Amino acid sequence: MKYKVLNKLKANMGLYVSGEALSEQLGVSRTAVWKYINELKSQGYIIESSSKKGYSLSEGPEVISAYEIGHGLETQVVGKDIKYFNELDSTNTYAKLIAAEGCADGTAVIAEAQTAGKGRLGRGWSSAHKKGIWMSIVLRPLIAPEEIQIMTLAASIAVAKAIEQECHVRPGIKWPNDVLLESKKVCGILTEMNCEIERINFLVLGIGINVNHDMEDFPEALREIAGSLKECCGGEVAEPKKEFSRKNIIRCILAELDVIYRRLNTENEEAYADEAKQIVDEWKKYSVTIGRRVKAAMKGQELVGVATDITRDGRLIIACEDGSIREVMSGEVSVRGLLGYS
Ligand code: BT5
Repeated sequence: MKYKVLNKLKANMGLYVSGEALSEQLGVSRTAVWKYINELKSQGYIIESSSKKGYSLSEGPEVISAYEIGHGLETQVVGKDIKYFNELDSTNTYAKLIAAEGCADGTAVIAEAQTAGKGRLGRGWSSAHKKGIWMSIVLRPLIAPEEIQIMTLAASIAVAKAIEQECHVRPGIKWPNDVLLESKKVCGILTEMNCEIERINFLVLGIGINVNHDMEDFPEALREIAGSLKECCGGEVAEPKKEFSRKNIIRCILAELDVIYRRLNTENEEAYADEAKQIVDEWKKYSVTIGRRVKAAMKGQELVGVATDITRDGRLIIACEDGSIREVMSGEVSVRGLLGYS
């Protein structure tokens, strides 16, 4: 009912709608209307109240909520259930918890801020309040645990496409899943898995995107490598930079992932192989790793060479300086010229 009140106000944006009209049209008491209005205000909607004229919704800062994201979202699996929080320690930690308790396939967990956001390999992730997208998606794919990398590549493609759609720029993807703009990292993806030997119980795709950060919103130590969509493509320095809609970007990612996930989630091996190939081919179009000089850490050994390709299950192929050809499944790969490797 609260959202029915909201929709009436949205349909009359900037105009007053009387409490009496709302109460009559929605069949609830005026006290109930007043209660819903207060709840909406506490969610961040800017609503003017006048004892004579009623209530008026103004264009204010974008409000993100499970309702705003999920309303009209036509996905079949991904984002059908959205858990939204003002603050969490880490959306991945929470998503793993509810996944273990049996939450629905495709459940998305979104927080406005993270107090202990996680990167890969025990590193941290800076997650300023309401500046970015801090989201984790629980998936229960039919693929084998060793094929998990394909889901990570799929997630980075979904993010890249969403950025293209919302910001009209083409980002690059650094293997396996950093999304870059102007050589700055605007998105990182942390994939965590709970599995048995032959099957995945669940997978959590953690997606962090810096959207409306000004440089001061990043800790000083990150300012050389991190960028936000606003900083990288919000316009000229002299002008107030454009902010981007986190809601639109989230919806776009959920929609993209939904399509890819449903196609991948098949027991038909040929169909799976075909879909995986399409993901790899699409990923390569965004790659800023292939053809570049790279340095990779693998089992305590450093590999230096040129990244030549990725395999059909997403491993990076490196032609090493010592003449060997190696495949890297996970870990850290630095690309010369990017993020501090010169
Ligand atoms: C990643 O790790 O890039 C994966 C980041 C995943 C974050 C999401 S947010 C939602 C979900 N919930 C979580 O708790 N995590 C996921 P990695 O490749 O290890 O990069 C981490 C490194 O990137 C750090 O050591 C910093 O150097 C740098 N970094 C930290 N915060 C950053 C930010 N906001 N933007 C760009 N770089 C950052």
